[in-house]
Amino acid sequence: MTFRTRYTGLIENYRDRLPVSDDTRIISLGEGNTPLIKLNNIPDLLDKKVDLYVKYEGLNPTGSFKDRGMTMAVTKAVEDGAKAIICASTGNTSASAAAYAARAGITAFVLIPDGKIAQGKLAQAMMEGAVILQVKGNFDDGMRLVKEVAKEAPVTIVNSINPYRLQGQKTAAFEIVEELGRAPDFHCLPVGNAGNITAHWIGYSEYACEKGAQATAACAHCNGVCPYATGSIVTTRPKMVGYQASGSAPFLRGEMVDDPETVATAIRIGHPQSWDHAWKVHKESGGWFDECSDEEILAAQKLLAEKEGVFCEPASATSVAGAMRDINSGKIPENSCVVCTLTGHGLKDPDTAIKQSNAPVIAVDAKLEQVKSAILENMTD
Ligand code: AN7
Repeated sequence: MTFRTRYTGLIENYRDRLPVSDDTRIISLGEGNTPLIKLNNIPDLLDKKVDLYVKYEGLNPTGSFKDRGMTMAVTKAVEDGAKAIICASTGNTSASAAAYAARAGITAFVLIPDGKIAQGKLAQAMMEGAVILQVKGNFDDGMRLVKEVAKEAPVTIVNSINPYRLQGQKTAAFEIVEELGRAPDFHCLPVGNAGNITAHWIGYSEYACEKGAQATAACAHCNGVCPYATGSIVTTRPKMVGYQASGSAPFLRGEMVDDPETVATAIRIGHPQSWDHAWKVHKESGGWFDECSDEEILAAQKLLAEKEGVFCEPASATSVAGAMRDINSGKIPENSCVVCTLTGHGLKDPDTAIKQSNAPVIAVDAKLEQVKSAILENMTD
Protein backbone atom coordinates (compact mmCIF):
# COMPACT_ATOMS: atom_id res chain seq x y z
CA MET A 1 0.00 0.00 0.00
CA THR A 2 1.32 3.45 -0.85
CA PHE A 3 0.27 6.40 1.25
CA ARG A 4 1.13 9.10 -1.26
CA THR A 5 2.53 9.39 -4.75
CA ARG A 6 6.31 9.21 -4.87
CA TYR A 7 7.82 12.45 -6.21
CA THR A 8 10.08 11.51 -9.09
CA GLY A 9 11.50 14.81 -10.26
CA LEU A 10 10.50 17.83 -12.25
CA ILE A 11 10.43 16.25 -15.70
CA GLU A 12 7.81 13.72 -14.61
CA ASN A 13 5.97 16.45 -12.75
CA TYR A 14 5.85 18.90 -15.68
CA ARG A 15 6.19 16.40 -18.51
CA ASP A 16 3.55 18.14 -20.62
CA ARG A 17 5.41 21.46 -20.51
CA LEU A 18 8.88 20.15 -21.25
CA PRO A 19 10.42 18.92 -24.50
CA VAL A 20 10.35 15.17 -23.76
CA SER A 21 8.40 12.35 -25.38
CA ASP A 22 6.83 9.20 -23.95
CA ASP A 23 9.93 7.20 -24.93
CA THR A 24 12.48 9.56 -23.39
CA ARG A 25 14.63 7.89 -20.75
CA ILE A 26 14.60 10.39 -17.94
CA ILE A 27 17.77 11.01 -15.96
CA SER A 28 16.60 12.28 -12.59
CA LEU A 29 17.65 12.50 -8.98
CA GLY A 30 14.29 13.75 -7.74
CA GLU A 31 15.14 17.44 -8.25
CA GLY A 32 12.65 20.30 -7.86
CA ASN A 33 9.73 20.59 -5.44
CA THR A 34 11.86 22.76 -3.15
CA PRO A 35 10.38 24.62 -0.18
CA LEU A 36 9.07 28.15 -0.51
CA ILE A 37 9.72 29.44 2.99
CA LYS A 38 7.92 32.51 4.29
CA LEU A 39 10.41 34.49 6.36
CA ASN A 40 9.19 35.14 9.89
CA ASN A 41 11.84 37.20 11.59
CA ILE A 42 13.75 39.18 8.95
CA PRO A 43 10.62 41.14 7.88
CA ASP A 44 10.38 42.52 11.44
CA LEU A 45 13.80 44.11 10.93
CA LEU A 46 12.70 45.96 7.80
CA ASP A 47 11.29 49.48 7.63
CA LYS A 48 8.33 48.45 5.47
CA LYS A 49 5.95 45.52 5.67
CA VAL A 50 6.10 42.97 2.85
CA ASP A 51 5.43 39.26 2.35
CA LEU A 52 8.91 37.88 1.91
CA TYR A 53 9.55 34.33 0.75
CA VAL A 54 12.72 32.42 -0.07
CA LYS A 55 12.73 29.58 -2.57
CA TYR A 56 15.33 27.29 -1.05
CA GLU A 57 16.96 25.81 -4.13
CA GLY A 58 19.86 24.59 -2.01
CA LEU A 59 17.64 21.61 -1.20
CA ASN A 60 17.99 20.14 -4.67
CA PRO A 61 19.88 16.81 -4.88
CA THR A 62 23.32 18.34 -5.41
CA GLY A 63 22.55 21.42 -3.36
CA SER A 64 21.80 23.99 -6.04
CA PHE A 65 19.23 25.09 -8.63
CA LYS A 66 21.49 23.73 -11.37
CA ASP A 67 19.87 20.31 -10.94
CA ARG A 68 16.64 21.61 -12.48
CA GLY A 69 18.45 22.39 -15.69
CA MET A 70 20.82 19.45 -15.55
CA THR A 71 18.09 16.79 -15.43
CA MET A 72 16.80 18.18 -18.74
CA ALA A 73 20.20 18.77 -20.35
CA VAL A 74 21.53 15.31 -19.51
CA THR A 75 18.24 13.58 -20.37
CA LYS A 76 18.34 15.17 -23.82
CA ALA A 77 22.08 14.59 -24.28
CA VAL A 78 21.58 10.88 -23.57
CA GLU A 79 18.54 10.78 -25.85
CA ASP A 80 20.71 12.26 -28.61
CA GLY A 81 23.35 9.58 -28.04
CA ALA A 82 25.99 11.65 -26.24
CA LYS A 83 28.70 9.74 -24.38
CA ALA A 84 30.17 12.79 -22.68
CA ILE A 85 29.08 16.18 -21.43
CA ILE A 86 31.21 19.22 -20.69
CA CYS A 87 30.84 22.48 -18.80
CA ALA A 88 32.78 25.39 -17.43
CA SER A 89 31.79 26.15 -13.88
CA THR A 90 32.27 28.26 -10.82
CA GLY A 91 31.37 25.05 -8.96
CA ASN A 92 27.68 24.26 -8.83
CA THR A 93 27.24 23.41 -12.49
CA SER A 94 30.19 21.03 -12.28
CA ALA A 95 28.78 19.31 -9.18
CA SER A 96 25.42 18.91 -10.87
CA ALA A 97 26.82 17.80 -14.24
CA ALA A 98 29.02 15.22 -12.53
CA ALA A 99 26.08 13.77 -10.59
CA TYR A 100 23.70 13.49 -13.54
CA ALA A 101 26.47 12.06 -15.76
CA ALA A 102 27.17 9.43 -13.10
CA ARG A 103 23.48 8.63 -12.96
CA ALA A 104 23.35 8.29 -16.76
CA GLY A 105 26.58 6.33 -17.04
CA ILE A 106 28.37 8.88 -19.22
CA THR A 107 31.47 11.03 -18.69
CA ALA A 108 31.45 14.59 -17.38
CA PHE A 109 34.34 16.93 -18.17
CA VAL A 110 34.33 20.01 -15.98
CA LEU A 111 36.52 23.11 -16.31
CA ILE A 112 36.89 24.97 -13.05
CA PRO A 113 38.78 28.17 -12.25
CA ASP A 114 42.09 27.76 -10.50
CA GLY A 115 41.68 27.98 -6.71
CA LYS A 116 38.40 29.90 -6.78
CA ILE A 117 35.87 27.17 -6.21
CA ALA A 118 34.24 26.38 -2.88
CA GLN A 119 35.41 23.17 -1.21
CA GLY A 120 32.03 21.45 -1.11
CA LYS A 121 31.57 21.81 -4.85
CA LEU A 122 35.01 20.46 -5.62
CA ALA A 123 34.38 17.51 -3.30
CA GLN A 124 31.17 16.72 -5.15
CA ALA A 125 32.72 16.76 -8.64
CA MET A 126 35.60 14.61 -7.41
CA MET A 127 33.39 12.01 -5.70
CA GLU A 128 30.96 11.87 -8.62
CA GLY A 129 33.73 10.83 -10.96
CA ALA A 130 34.02 13.88 -13.20
CA VAL A 131 37.20 14.53 -15.14
CA ILE A 132 38.25 17.84 -13.64
CA LEU A 133 40.31 20.34 -15.59
CA GLN A 134 41.54 23.14 -13.38
CA VAL A 135 42.05 26.08 -15.72
CA LYS A 136 44.65 28.72 -15.00
CA GLY A 137 42.11 31.46 -15.47
CA ASN A 138 38.56 32.35 -14.42
CA PHE A 139 35.09 31.05 -15.36
CA ASP A 140 34.99 33.18 -18.50
CA ASP A 141 38.24 31.62 -19.77
CA GLY A 142 36.79 28.18 -19.08
CA MET A 143 33.58 28.99 -20.92
CA ARG A 144 35.46 30.20 -23.99
CA LEU A 145 37.49 26.98 -24.01
CA VAL A 146 34.40 24.80 -23.63
CA LYS A 147 32.78 26.43 -26.65
CA GLU A 148 35.95 25.98 -28.69
CA VAL A 149 36.63 22.37 -27.73
CA ALA A 150 33.01 21.30 -28.27
CA LYS A 151 33.52 22.08 -31.96
CA GLU A 152 36.38 19.59 -32.12
CA ALA A 153 35.52 16.83 -29.64
CA PRO A 154 32.32 14.72 -29.21
CA VAL A 155 31.05 16.43 -26.07
CA THR A 156 27.70 18.09 -25.35
CA ILE A 157 27.84 21.45 -23.58
CA VAL A 158 25.62 21.55 -20.48
CA ASN A 159 26.18 25.16 -19.48
CA SER A 160 23.07 27.32 -19.63
CA ILE A 161 23.73 28.13 -23.30
CA ASN A 162 22.22 24.66 -23.74
CA PRO A 163 18.52 25.58 -24.18
CA TYR A 164 17.32 22.49 -22.30
CA ARG A 165 18.92 23.89 -19.15
CA LEU A 166 16.58 26.90 -19.18
CA GLN A 167 13.60 24.65 -19.91
CA GLY A 168 14.29 22.67 -16.76
CA GLN A 169 14.97 25.75 -14.66
CA LYS A 170 11.71 27.45 -15.70
CA THR A 171 9.88 24.93 -13.49
CA ALA A 172 10.92 26.85 -10.38
CA ALA A 173 8.55 29.62 -11.50
CA PHE A 174 5.76 27.07 -12.03
CA GLU A 175 6.19 25.78 -8.48
CA ILE A 176 6.10 29.30 -7.02
CA VAL A 177 2.93 30.27 -8.90
CA GLU A 178 1.22 27.03 -7.94
CA GLU A 179 2.13 27.38 -4.29
CA LEU A 180 1.19 31.06 -3.95
CA GLY A 181 -1.83 30.75 -6.21
CA ARG A 182 -0.50 33.83 -8.01
CA ALA A 183 2.73 35.25 -9.37
CA PRO A 184 4.73 37.30 -6.86
CA ASP A 185 5.04 41.06 -7.44
CA PHE A 186 8.84 40.88 -7.38
CA HIS A 187 11.22 38.00 -7.94
CA CYS A 188 14.81 38.64 -6.84
CA LEU A 189 17.74 36.51 -7.97
CA PRO A 190 21.51 36.55 -7.84
CA VAL A 191 22.85 36.97 -11.37
CA GLY A 192 26.00 35.45 -12.86
CA ASN A 193 25.49 34.20 -16.40
CA ALA A 194 21.84 35.30 -16.13
CA GLY A 195 20.53 31.91 -17.20
CA ASN A 196 18.35 31.50 -14.14
CA ILE A 197 16.66 34.91 -14.32
CA THR A 198 15.95 34.17 -17.99
CA ALA A 199 14.55 30.72 -17.17
CA HIS A 200 12.25 32.08 -14.47
CA TRP A 201 10.89 34.65 -16.88
CA ILE A 202 10.12 31.88 -19.40
CA GLY A 203 8.29 30.00 -16.65
CA TYR A 204 6.25 32.96 -15.47
CA SER A 205 5.47 33.94 -19.05
CA GLU A 206 4.18 30.50 -19.89
CA TYR A 207 1.84 30.69 -16.93
CA ALA A 208 0.58 34.14 -17.84
CA CYS A 209 0.20 33.65 -21.57
CA GLU A 210 -1.15 36.90 -22.97
CA LYS A 211 -3.30 34.91 -25.38
CA GLY A 212 -5.37 33.97 -22.37
CA ALA A 213 -8.54 32.08 -23.04
CA GLN A 214 -7.91 32.20 -26.78
CA ALA A 215 -4.80 30.04 -26.50
CA THR A 216 -4.88 26.71 -28.24
CA ALA A 217 -2.98 23.47 -27.85
CA ALA A 218 -0.89 24.53 -30.83
CA CYS A 219 0.28 27.73 -29.19
CA ALA A 220 4.07 27.51 -29.32
CA HIS A 221 4.37 30.09 -26.57
CA CYS A 222 3.47 27.50 -23.95
CA ASN A 223 5.11 24.46 -25.45
CA GLY A 224 1.69 23.38 -26.65
CA VAL A 225 0.12 23.18 -23.22
CA CYS A 226 -1.48 26.39 -22.11
CA PRO A 227 -2.07 26.70 -18.38
CA TYR A 228 -5.42 28.29 -19.31
CA ALA A 229 -6.40 24.98 -20.85
CA THR A 230 -5.52 23.24 -17.60
CA GLY A 231 -7.56 25.70 -15.57
CA SER A 232 -4.74 27.45 -13.76
CA ILE A 233 -5.24 31.08 -14.65
CA VAL A 234 -2.59 33.58 -13.69
CA THR A 235 -2.67 36.96 -15.33
CA THR A 236 0.38 38.72 -13.96
CA ARG A 237 4.14 38.27 -14.05
CA PRO A 238 6.60 39.57 -11.47
CA LYS A 239 9.11 42.34 -11.94
CA MET A 240 12.41 40.47 -12.21
CA VAL A 241 15.20 41.93 -10.13
CA GLY A 242 18.78 40.74 -10.62
CA TYR A 243 21.51 41.44 -8.09
CA GLN A 244 25.20 41.10 -8.80
CA ALA A 245 28.28 41.27 -6.61
CA SER A 246 29.88 44.71 -6.99
CA GLY A 247 33.20 43.27 -8.18
CA SER A 248 31.46 41.14 -10.81
CA ALA A 249 28.66 43.34 -12.04
CA PRO A 250 28.71 43.60 -15.85
CA PHE A 251 24.97 44.37 -15.96
CA LEU A 252 25.58 47.42 -13.78
CA ARG A 253 28.64 48.54 -15.73
CA GLY A 254 26.77 48.04 -19.01
CA GLU A 255 29.67 46.04 -20.41
CA MET A 256 31.68 42.89 -19.83
CA VAL A 257 34.07 42.82 -16.85
CA ASP A 258 37.44 41.20 -17.49
CA ASP A 259 38.67 40.58 -13.95
CA PRO A 260 35.62 39.76 -11.84
CA GLU A 261 36.22 39.41 -8.11
CA THR A 262 33.91 38.58 -5.21
CA VAL A 263 33.70 36.44 -2.11
CA ALA A 264 30.60 34.92 -3.73
CA THR A 265 32.69 32.72 -6.04
CA ALA A 266 29.58 31.17 -7.65
CA ILE A 267 28.84 34.49 -9.36
CA ARG A 268 32.42 35.51 -10.08
CA ILE A 269 31.49 35.89 -13.75
CA GLY A 270 32.39 38.87 -15.93
CA HIS A 271 31.09 37.75 -19.32
CA PRO A 272 27.49 36.57 -18.79
CA GLN A 273 26.36 34.05 -21.40
CA SER A 274 22.70 35.18 -21.33
CA TRP A 275 23.49 38.90 -21.72
CA ASP A 276 20.85 39.68 -24.37
CA HIS A 277 18.20 37.46 -22.78
CA ALA A 278 18.64 39.15 -19.43
CA TRP A 279 18.28 42.66 -20.85
CA LYS A 280 15.09 41.48 -22.52
CA VAL A 281 13.79 40.17 -19.18
CA HIS A 282 14.73 43.49 -17.59
CA LYS A 283 12.74 45.41 -20.20
CA GLU A 284 9.72 43.11 -20.48
CA SER A 285 9.24 42.68 -16.74
CA GLY A 286 9.92 46.28 -15.75
CA GLY A 287 12.49 45.09 -13.23
CA TRP A 288 16.04 46.23 -12.61
CA PHE A 289 19.62 45.20 -11.89
CA ASP A 290 21.57 46.32 -8.88
CA GLU A 291 24.76 45.42 -7.09
CA CYS A 292 25.65 44.35 -3.54
CA SER A 293 29.02 44.65 -1.85
CA ASP A 294 30.71 41.53 -0.47
CA GLU A 295 30.00 42.85 3.03
CA GLU A 296 26.28 43.16 2.31
CA ILE A 297 26.23 39.66 0.82
CA LEU A 298 27.92 38.06 3.82
CA ALA A 299 25.74 40.00 6.26
CA ALA A 300 22.60 38.76 4.53
CA GLN A 301 23.91 35.18 4.50
CA LYS A 302 24.50 35.39 8.23
CA LEU A 303 21.16 37.04 8.93
CA LEU A 304 19.29 34.29 7.08
CA ALA A 305 21.08 31.61 9.07
CA GLU A 306 20.81 33.38 12.45
CA LYS A 307 17.27 34.70 12.22
CA GLU A 308 15.55 32.11 10.05
CA GLY A 309 17.68 28.95 10.26
CA VAL A 310 18.15 29.00 6.50
CA PHE A 311 21.74 28.38 5.45
CA CYS A 312 22.60 29.36 1.90
CA GLU A 313 25.88 30.00 0.15
CA PRO A 314 27.16 33.58 -0.22
CA ALA A 315 26.06 34.06 -3.86
CA SER A 316 22.51 33.07 -2.94
CA ALA A 317 22.29 35.65 -0.18
CA THR A 318 22.83 38.38 -2.79
CA SER A 319 19.11 38.16 -3.62
CA VAL A 320 18.11 38.83 -0.01
CA ALA A 321 20.77 41.51 0.51
CA GLY A 322 19.48 43.43 -2.48
CA ALA A 323 15.80 42.86 -1.70
CA MET A 324 16.19 44.12 1.88
CA ARG A 325 17.78 47.32 0.62
CA ASP A 326 15.11 47.87 -2.02
CA ILE A 327 12.30 47.16 0.47
CA ASN A 328 13.73 49.66 2.95
CA SER A 329 14.11 52.33 0.28
CA GLY A 330 10.56 51.77 -0.98
CA LYS A 331 11.70 50.79 -4.46
CA ILE A 332 9.88 47.54 -3.69
CA PRO A 333 6.62 49.00 -2.36
CA GLU A 334 5.01 48.18 0.97
CA ASN A 335 2.73 45.11 1.02
CA SER A 336 4.40 43.56 -2.02
CA CYS A 337 4.73 39.82 -2.38
CA VAL A 338 8.45 39.21 -2.84
CA VAL A 339 10.23 35.93 -3.64
CA CYS A 340 14.02 35.64 -3.36
CA THR A 341 15.74 32.60 -4.81
CA LEU A 342 18.37 31.02 -2.59
CA THR A 343 20.29 29.30 -5.35
CA GLY A 344 22.72 27.10 -3.39
CA HIS A 345 23.15 25.44 0.00
CA GLY A 346 25.36 26.95 2.70
CA LEU A 347 27.31 23.71 3.08
CA LYS A 348 28.77 24.26 -0.38
CA ASP A 349 31.22 26.77 1.05
CA PRO A 350 32.08 25.88 4.66
CA ASP A 351 35.34 27.86 4.60
CA THR A 352 33.68 31.22 3.98
CA ALA A 353 31.01 30.44 6.57
CA ILE A 354 33.47 29.53 9.31
CA LYS A 355 35.73 32.46 8.48
CA GLN A 356 32.98 35.05 8.89
CA SER A 357 31.13 33.52 11.81
CA ASN A 358 31.77 34.70 15.34
CA ALA A 359 29.67 31.98 16.92
CA PRO A 360 31.06 30.95 20.30
CA VAL A 361 32.86 27.62 20.22
CA ILE A 362 33.57 26.97 23.89
CA ALA A 363 36.20 24.40 24.82
CA VAL A 364 35.31 22.44 27.95
CA ASP A 365 36.67 19.48 29.83
CA ALA A 366 34.37 16.44 29.77
CA LYS A 367 32.93 17.47 33.12
CA LEU A 368 29.32 18.31 34.06
CA GLU A 369 30.33 21.39 36.02
CA GLN A 370 31.98 23.06 33.02
CA VAL A 371 29.18 22.18 30.60
CA LYS A 372 26.58 23.48 33.06
CA SER A 373 28.27 26.80 33.66
CA ALA A 374 28.78 27.30 29.94
CA ILE A 375 25.04 26.83 29.47
CA LEU A 376 24.03 29.16 32.27
CA GLU A 377 26.40 31.87 31.07
CA ASN A 378 25.05 31.72 27.54
CA MET A 379 21.30 31.56 28.11
CA THR A 380 19.36 34.19 26.21
CA ASP A 381 16.31 35.77 27.86
C1 AN7 B 1 24.76 29.55 -6.13
O1 AN7 B 1 28.16 26.82 -11.48
O2 AN7 B 1 27.55 29.68 -13.27
O3 AN7 B 1 22.83 33.80 -13.38
O4 AN7 B 1 29.21 27.59 -13.21
O5 AN7 B 1 26.08 28.73 -8.47
O6 AN7 B 1 22.05 31.49 -13.94
O7 AN7 B 1 24.48 32.05 -13.89
C2 AN7 B 1 26.82 29.23 -11.09
C3 AN7 B 1 25.92 30.22 -10.98
C4 AN7 B 1 23.73 32.02 -8.62
C5 AN7 B 1 24.14 32.47 -10.98
N1 AN7 B 1 23.88 31.35 -7.47
O8 AN7 B 1 23.16 31.92 -11.82
C6 AN7 B 1 28.35 27.70 -12.32
C7 AN7 B 1 27.56 28.94 -12.30
C8 AN7 B 1 24.66 30.25 -7.42
C9 AN7 B 1 25.33 29.82 -8.56
C10 AN7 B 1 24.37 31.65 -9.76
C11 AN7 B 1 25.20 30.55 -9.76
P1 AN7 B 1 23.12 32.33 -13.35
